[in-house]
Amino acid sequence: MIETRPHSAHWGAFDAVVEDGRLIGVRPFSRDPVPGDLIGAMPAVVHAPSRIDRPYVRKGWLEGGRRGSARGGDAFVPVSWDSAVRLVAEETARVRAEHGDRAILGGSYGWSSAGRFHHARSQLHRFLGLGGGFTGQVTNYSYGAGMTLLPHLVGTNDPVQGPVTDWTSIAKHTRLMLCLGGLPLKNGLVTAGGSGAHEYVPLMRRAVAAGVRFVNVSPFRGDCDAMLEAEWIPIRPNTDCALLLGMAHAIVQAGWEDRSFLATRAVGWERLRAYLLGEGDGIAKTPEWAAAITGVPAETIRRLALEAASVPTMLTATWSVQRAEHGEQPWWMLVALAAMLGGIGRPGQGFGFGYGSINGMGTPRQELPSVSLPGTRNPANLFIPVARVTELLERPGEVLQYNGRDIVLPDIRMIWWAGGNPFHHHQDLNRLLRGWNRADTVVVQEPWWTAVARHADIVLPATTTLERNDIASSSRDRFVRAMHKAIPAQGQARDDHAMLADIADALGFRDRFTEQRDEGAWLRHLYGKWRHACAGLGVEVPDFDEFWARGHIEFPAPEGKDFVLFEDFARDPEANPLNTPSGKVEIFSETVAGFGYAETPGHPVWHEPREYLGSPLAAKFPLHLLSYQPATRLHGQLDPGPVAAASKIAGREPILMHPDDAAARGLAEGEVVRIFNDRGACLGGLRVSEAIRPGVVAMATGAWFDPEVPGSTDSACVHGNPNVLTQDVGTSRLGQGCSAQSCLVEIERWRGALPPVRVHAPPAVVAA
Ligand SMILES: Nc1nc2c(c(=O)[nH]1)N[C@H]1C(S)=C(S)[C@@H](COP(=O)(O)OP(=O)(O)OC[C@H]3O[C@@H](n4cnc5c(=O)[nH]c(N)nc54)[C@H](O)[C@@H]3O)O[C@H]1N2
Ligand SMILES: Nc1nc2c(c(=O)[nH]1)N[C@H]1C(S)=C(S)[C@@H](COP(=O)(O)OP(=O)(O)OC[C@H]3O[C@@H](n4cnc5c(=O)[nH]c(N)nc54)[C@H](O)[C@@H]3O)O[C@H]1N2
Ligand SMILES: [Mo]
Repeated sequence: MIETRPHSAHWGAFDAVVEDGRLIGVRPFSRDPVPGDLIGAMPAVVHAPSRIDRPYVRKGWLEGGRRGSARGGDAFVPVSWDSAVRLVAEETARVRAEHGDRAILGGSYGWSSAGRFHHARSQLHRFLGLGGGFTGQVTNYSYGAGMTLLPHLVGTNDPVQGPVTDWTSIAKHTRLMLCLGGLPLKNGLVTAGGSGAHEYVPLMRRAVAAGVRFVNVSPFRGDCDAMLEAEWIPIRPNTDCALLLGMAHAIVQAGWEDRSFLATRAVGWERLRAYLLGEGDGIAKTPEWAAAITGVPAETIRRLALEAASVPTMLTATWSVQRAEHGEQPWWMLVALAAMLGGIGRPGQGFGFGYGSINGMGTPRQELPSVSLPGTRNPANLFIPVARVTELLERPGEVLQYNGRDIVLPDIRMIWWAGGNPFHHHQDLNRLLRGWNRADTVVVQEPWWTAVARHADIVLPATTTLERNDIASSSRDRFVRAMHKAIPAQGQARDDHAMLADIADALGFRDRFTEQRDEGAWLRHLYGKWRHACAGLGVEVPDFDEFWARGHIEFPAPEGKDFVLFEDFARDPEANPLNTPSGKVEIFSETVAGFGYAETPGHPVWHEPREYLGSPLAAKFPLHLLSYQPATRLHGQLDPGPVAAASKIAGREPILMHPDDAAARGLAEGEVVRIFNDRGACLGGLRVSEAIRPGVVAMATGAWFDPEVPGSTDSACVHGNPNVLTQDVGTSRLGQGCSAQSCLVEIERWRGALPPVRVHAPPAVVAA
């Protein structure tokens, strides 16, 4: 019998089509105007051979191998749930007793799945917090540098987390939209918590029809879809700050900066002006100066600057622009330029980050809370900036500087991950693995044999969302969606909550963890709390049973008034000051300057990255590798499915290269190539395209890490995971964000037999 059930994922809402306990298809949610194709991958992925069928323990760990073990090469031994739970509980208790709570790394960064109750990372945080505490993680890979910086500049993270100025306001008022990194449509396919509707495409079309001119400043033409009719300005990667400085210089030369805004609503303009004019360092940041760095002609820079100063302009940058060495600087300079243009807080003007980075940015929506699992205190009270995980593992006892704080790094003995994949998200994977091997024990909860599960000691098989009931809800979406359980748990997989409840039981705190609720009671409880919060804001929502039966709640887009970021501040800065020390936009931040970091002197500055096309290393590795978000999956999720498979070349992740660079190396479309630098190597399938700037190559993240020699810490990835190549260095001591986009490589034809991709099949398993 065929049945359908309402459900949702980060990549879209759908009705699950089920026959005899198997997911056989999906139907897009009827209210989604542009559902995208990722949901179609789900049946194959949910039933993939790479699902983990039962609990396992690494053979070497069972034999006593702890700190210093080589992980990733051993076979796994199947164990019962009872013994897995006992082993994890005993090891947790031992590590806490012998090394303290901070010896457990439980930050567990990662997107997990949609569904707010069974959110794996939140469940693990609750469990570890109630159990005594853990070393946690702050910020994120997405915009970690930016979210540390923006509160210093404008007192809030709204410009990156939203709400940002609505697309409807842009359509009505903006004439020029300058987009660093473009507005890639592929990234709008997803929203954390579940995408009910993908409304950005029709909203962008409205802006085009209304006559907004789009400018795509990016190494990749494809960052603006043809429908945007954008002018493409191919820029050298990681040089956006220099471009913006050159524009600012041109505006000052013309005397077109908005002096009234700068005097009444910003502080520090005089300092930036002096820097622009070269008063301190003797270098005027002219368009000619910027042209030499960016590869963008000086006339183009001057033309753009004067246009921006003459018409209502919206400035935006993708999040990736700050995932680079000194990634704080282009964002800081973009805020400063917006202040010079004077449009901050005016309809269709000002700035916002990520209009093309995720679904829902700029989609008109009523501001309401989202359904969520309550957090708990972390009694260990220690948090590391997330992208510094390898340093944490490498340097116990040493100090890490971050945003004015000195953090003493603990000695991590136990690593516990649920809902994230550091062998997807982290940079320089060989180095990560060397640090990872310093732990005594690694516990991983995963539905699939991803690289993080393969590098664990104790592997606990988790259900997918299809195997449980939940609620999808996101602060960037107008829909709250019921997620009905559609199929039984596969193999011996269990929900993260259920397995953690059993481990809590063995450790004596089950009731504090579950609060004596089962799944159904939790869903009613979380929904009830959320309904109450909505009522407090004057918004009535149906009771749980009605919601569950109907499958979704829609909040209509607000009629009439568009949201404009910083509107109240711009209108009356005395009455509505920003939450900064001055109450104004801080072009110069005394706070940041006071940290004393030479690389972040207090106003935006151009710094040469160690790795970019202008650095000495480019003589050895002449190609700048961008590793962007995949159109065919969400990070590593859905990689075993047909959408990702269809895009690969001989089973390898595609890499884009300009025809001139291909010709110089004698390479042709469709060939398998070896991409390498001093940190590592991976294979890829060559796509030759004029849409990418010469000297730049681009490869999506997310092909599952598949080392040719599992367990080795200097093996090539045969599948095409760019993170064997990327450098692991903080953006600066201010943001300590991820610098994945600062990476130089060389590329050659792969010669010899093609090693098989084995990572989509389970690893070796042996009896005890
Ligand atoms: N080179 C390079 N690297 C990057 C980036 C880049 O631009 N370039 N981008 C970075 C960014 S912005 C991000 S956000 C990160 C993303 O990095 P991650 O969020 O770590 O990547 P995902 O593959 O989404 O990992 C989620 C994992 O959770 C698992 N999972 C899903 N549902 C469940 C569940 O219910 N229970 C459990 N236990 N597990 C579940 C999935 O199988 C998957 O392995 O990558 C970063 N890495
Ligand atoms: N389909 C899909 N969508 C996703 C995700 C996914 O995995 N799949 N991941 C989601 C997540 S977690 C996040 S954080 C967001 C990330 O959103 P973004 O960070 O915006 O996404 P990216 O694709 O990494 O980068 C966008 C573009 O920026 C350009 N770019 C890179 N470096 C530079 C530079 O130095 N200068 C300029 N001017 N341009 C540059 C690249 O050409 C790239 O295509 O995407 C989200 N959306
Ligand atoms: Mo992200």
